[in-house]
Amino acid sequence: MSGTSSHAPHHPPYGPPPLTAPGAAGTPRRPELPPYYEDRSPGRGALPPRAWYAGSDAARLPLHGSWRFRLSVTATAEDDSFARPDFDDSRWQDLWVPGHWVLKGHGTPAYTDTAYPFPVDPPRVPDENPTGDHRHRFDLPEGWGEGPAVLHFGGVESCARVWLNGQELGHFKGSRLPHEFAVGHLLRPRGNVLAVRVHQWSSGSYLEDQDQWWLPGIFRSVSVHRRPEGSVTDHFVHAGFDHTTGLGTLRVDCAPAGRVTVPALGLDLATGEGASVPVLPWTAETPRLYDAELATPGERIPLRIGFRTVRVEDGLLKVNGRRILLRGVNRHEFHPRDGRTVGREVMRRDLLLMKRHNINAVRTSHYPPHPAFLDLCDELGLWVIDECDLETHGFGQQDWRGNPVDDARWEPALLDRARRMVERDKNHPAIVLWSLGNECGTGRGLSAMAAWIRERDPSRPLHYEGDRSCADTDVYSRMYADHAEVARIGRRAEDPLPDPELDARRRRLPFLLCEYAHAMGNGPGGLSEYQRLFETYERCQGGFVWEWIDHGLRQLTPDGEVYHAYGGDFGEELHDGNFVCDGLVFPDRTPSPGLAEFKKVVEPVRIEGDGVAGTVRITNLHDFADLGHLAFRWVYEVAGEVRGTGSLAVPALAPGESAGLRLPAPPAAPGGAEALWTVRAVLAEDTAWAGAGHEVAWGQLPAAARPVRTPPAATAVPRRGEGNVILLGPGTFDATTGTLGYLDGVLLRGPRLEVWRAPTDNDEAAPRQPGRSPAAEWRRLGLHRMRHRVDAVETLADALVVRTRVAAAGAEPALRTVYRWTARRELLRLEVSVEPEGDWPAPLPRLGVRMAVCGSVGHAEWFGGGPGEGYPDTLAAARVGRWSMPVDAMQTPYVRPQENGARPGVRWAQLSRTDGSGIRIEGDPDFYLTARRWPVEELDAARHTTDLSPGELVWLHLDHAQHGIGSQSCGPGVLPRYRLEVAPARFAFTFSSLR
Ligand code: IPT
Repeated sequence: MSGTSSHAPHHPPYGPPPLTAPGAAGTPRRPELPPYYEDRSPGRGALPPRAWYAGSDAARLPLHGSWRFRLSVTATAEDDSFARPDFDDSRWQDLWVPGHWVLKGHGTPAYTDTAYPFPVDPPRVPDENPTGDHRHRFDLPEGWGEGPAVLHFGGVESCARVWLNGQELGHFKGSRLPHEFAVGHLLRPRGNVLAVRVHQWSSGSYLEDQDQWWLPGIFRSVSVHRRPEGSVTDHFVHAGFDHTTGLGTLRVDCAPAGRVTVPALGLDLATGEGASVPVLPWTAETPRLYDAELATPGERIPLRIGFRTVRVEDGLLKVNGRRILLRGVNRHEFHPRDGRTVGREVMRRDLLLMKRHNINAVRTSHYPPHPAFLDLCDELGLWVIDECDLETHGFGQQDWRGNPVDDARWEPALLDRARRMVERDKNHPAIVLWSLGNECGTGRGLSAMAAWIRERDPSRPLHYEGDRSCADTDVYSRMYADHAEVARIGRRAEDPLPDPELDARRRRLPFLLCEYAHAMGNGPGGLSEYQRLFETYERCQGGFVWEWIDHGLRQLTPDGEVYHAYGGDFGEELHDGNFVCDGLVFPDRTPSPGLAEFKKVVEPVRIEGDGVAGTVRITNLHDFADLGHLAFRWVYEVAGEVRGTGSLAVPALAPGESAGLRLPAPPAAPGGAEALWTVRAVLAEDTAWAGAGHEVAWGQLPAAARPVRTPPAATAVPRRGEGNVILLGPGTFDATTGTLGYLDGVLLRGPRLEVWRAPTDNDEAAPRQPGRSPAAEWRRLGLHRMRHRVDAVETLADALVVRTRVAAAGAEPALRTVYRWTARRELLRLEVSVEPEGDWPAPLPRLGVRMAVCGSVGHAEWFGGGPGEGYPDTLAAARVGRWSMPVDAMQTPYVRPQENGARPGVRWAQLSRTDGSGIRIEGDPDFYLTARRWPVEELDAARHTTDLSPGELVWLHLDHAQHGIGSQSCGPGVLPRYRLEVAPARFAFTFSSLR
């Protein structure tokens, strides 16, 4: 099957396992012989790995269901007599398999990012080693027959020892990799007893230090597969595509030999025999699969063949002769209740959501996923980097001393992992790169893995990020490089490596960001600027946002309210807090604003132009597909009201092509209002991942110059009212403080300057970048406790002027803030001017006013950016329009509460009661609108969503500016142009009441 012996069986047929030890007493510790869970070996007794396939005419028996279970606090608390078939497990508990016992009420999950949650003393593990003993009794189905069979484990964390009917089969490590045992000679028609001992900690744990929850258990399926005489031992589908001739090449290697038929291509071949025929190639955009069948004397298995060729040539990563652009995400397997036990429906939902958000690539961070996920990637079309189950990040904390990947004694374990991944997954067209693992430093073990993979599958380039020299890889990959560095790399002008030869080699390699745009909490910011780099420099072939989903575990408060737990919520002595919640979708898989932003930024069609001149330019940014699958529609709006719609004839542009088109004549005159074209590209027909009409891309073009805002001329005169108040037009002010108290009878808590926002995870920038946290600096400056001193309340002929100085205790710098109020009939206008005083060493979080209105004013409507939130560097997806929703729906439920919900570019907003009464606010210039039922201080203090409860007021922030978001929770900070530097500012709002 490898290049040298393509027809030889990869391993001997399914005979009895090499182990014959019967279930015996527990292994006493002998210093010279470590117990199996602490030796460095990958295990003993398992069969060599082979290709996974979902379908076969050979019977399979899934063993999921309710098993018997006993948890011990150490590995040796109980002997192994439980493996005997007649053992009495009536006092044990029931446990659903597959699953993680810590999510089923036995023990607790724990989260660490890079730190090992036990002393670093490889390969030893602590005495406290939760150990789950499992027993399952099963019968074979009618007609199963006799003969060879294998027992298949899809994934067990982290080490398992297995017995069937009292016979020990062996033990294994490698949590997210399959392991099989020959069991045909042990099976009986009825009353089989499978016994599995699972240890949470093993030597394997040192190789599985991924940033995620530690979740022990048999978390993927367990099944028994019949392996009739002459059934497929292993098979390897080699299906390439020659883009110069349009021919697909096919050869299926198989042991034992058999035949392959591909009806749609009229092929009927012997295994090992090659053929070359015209085909439609497989790409992520056009995932053409050919149904085929592989038949050996003992088995028939359906194949789905995708023809494509992956190459690194001319310094680029090419598929079928073309450079591809990766619009990717890192995907962990995660479900808020079930952890890494993820069902096929959830996998499909993830992929549909990805495809619908223009995502075309997945890095399976940081281990091979359930194989069904890869089947779905083949089917729906995604480029996949399949990553080995390997990370030794914790050694980084000790300068990589003792790192297993640079220690020959660990090599068998590393090679075993590489083999189990490649052998299981080698037949997926979706997989275009193999990845050696994540964050392991460097070492000869990685080189050995690379050498083995190259030999076994020369058709796919290799990826690994952790070795800057790229000595073992075919692509230059980095994580979290900032924009400037990516641009240098794009020009092939990066800082040189010390070794000139390696440097020259690396400089010729294509570049990708295997992680960027850390999607923790609000953000990530700066996506558009990355995308521009990917489109400017052909070497920069895109990247993978970190990451797809927040790993928040679903919990209930004592009152039954749902929230999502993160590190520390289970009393872990060592943890990394909410660093585990950094996805584009929330734990329950609802999209976060970051996903909407990503969809817009990576859209495969660009729609731009000059709406005033009536022209639009459409550019096809697909790598393979022409625009024939899309329909284009336009909408013409005046002041946010639809005045005309229609479709636009766009030629079926080839990838990379662009065309200028004329828009129709505007259906209505702007008449002094804002007029806007919106052009949308939608699916013309149903696809496997979305229905006809699904929006893929859009652009908005102003149809006329924005009308200039003229402030209402001040006509009202301020006067004293009864009590300590000043009346001005519809406003009633406190005469001492100058604060607005009523607007036409609507009770308010007057607008006043606000610079604080509840720091986002990116503002906090912890834990990876101590000393670079803007939030820490803001707190040091006291921006969360600013005091307002009123220096003067002046009534002028046509204005009320309130002069204040805003500053924090213990600090010298201040913001001199003047509020100038004027009125004309029912309109009340506020002009705010801000003059900084003293030295301001940091940008401001926000600059605007905050006010409160009665909580009955619970519905918002606005004309401006929406429907979701947007900040200066995250507003590509904000579309100008008229939006309407309850204040409650304006909140973004980040797992750890933080600043959220601002709507950018707001021209005007109305907040109303159910009867339509309320207030209206017009901005001059546009503003950011935020409305919520708790004040910023409560948002700041909350740790979980359920810490927030609605008060009696709706708090409004009308912001002139916001500091950008960036992605500093694990990446670059806010780009200079999005920093909110302290500088003199002026802005205005006009308030009126709604009746
Ligand atoms: C990088 C890890 O590869 C990833 O697993 C995750 O931990 C991410 O960071 C942060 O969420 S590692 C890194 C930036 C040193």
